[in-house]
Amino acid sequence: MTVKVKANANIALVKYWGKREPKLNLPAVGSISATLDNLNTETEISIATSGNDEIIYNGKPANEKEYGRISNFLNSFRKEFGVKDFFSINTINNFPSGAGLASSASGFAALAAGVNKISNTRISDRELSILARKGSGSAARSIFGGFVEMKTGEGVDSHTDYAEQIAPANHWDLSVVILVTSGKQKKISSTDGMNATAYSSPYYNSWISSSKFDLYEAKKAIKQKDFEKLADVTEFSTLKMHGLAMAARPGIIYWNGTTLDLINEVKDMRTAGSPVFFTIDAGPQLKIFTPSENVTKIKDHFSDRNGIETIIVSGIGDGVKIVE
Ligand code: 2P0
Repeated sequence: MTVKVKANANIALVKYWGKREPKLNLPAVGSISATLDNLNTETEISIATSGNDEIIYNGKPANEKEYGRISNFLNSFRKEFGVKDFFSINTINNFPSGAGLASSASGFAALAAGVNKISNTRISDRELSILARKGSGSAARSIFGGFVEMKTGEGVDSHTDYAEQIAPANHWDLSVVILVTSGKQKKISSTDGMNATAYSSPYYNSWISSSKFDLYEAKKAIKQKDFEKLADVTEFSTLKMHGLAMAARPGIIYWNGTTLDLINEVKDMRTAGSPVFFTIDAGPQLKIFTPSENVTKIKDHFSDRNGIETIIVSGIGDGVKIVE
């Protein structure tokens, strides 16, 4: 039997950065995201007969790092649920991996749903988000569609940190225009970047204490479909996260020159009345949210521009699905 799963990536509006407990991958702050309908991972899983996990990642045998991360996740799944099988996995992203486009989010969400299905462990969506979180913090959010909140608890309890839907995909007709300024793999992974930040950035405690209000404001803005408010809190959370990382020692800078030019341009566009706001994750890509009716205009505005390699457009999408 082969199980085929499809999971969408997500983009955070209120950012996750920092771990309260690295082993269980418990986030230090809650986060809020939108699941995307055009950036996804498709994963096929069957039971391996070789006595080892077999992993094909984007068409090639997984390298040591990819294999290690995925097999660690599978080991923890087997241990927790008493599963004995090894798996044969073929996983492919329809967008650049490891470039700040949330490939680990869709990847581990697909894997969690896939192993749950093939092993018949029948866990709830909440438990599935807890399982996906152990692979990658942002993956917990990709279990659900639409607008999603990642909740955090306190202390070292795996069951307090899970994602929940705030509103379904059809609640608000927004789209994202992703300006890819470099499809190359980032030099500092999110995990390494957040650990270095927690260890050395003097702003880390303020980041944690100020995040609760961002979550409150963003949730309210989403429920009320208040674009200006969501623009304000998203750009605030983005720049706060990057400022925090830049203040690590040595400083972590995920941007390039084009990223900065585009930040300024999007701010100017909004001041001039265009409904746009930006967000940036652990990479140099600028992601512009806008009402869907405006998306072609925004895409055309940035096309044929020096410094932009590709433009990807996406609407808001659904949660993880077993395809067959
Ligand atoms: C987010 N990012 O909220 C933030 C904003 C990147 C910037 O979640 O270490 O790959 O696997 O839990 O989920 C990327 O971090 O990190 C991320 P791990 P993950 O989307």
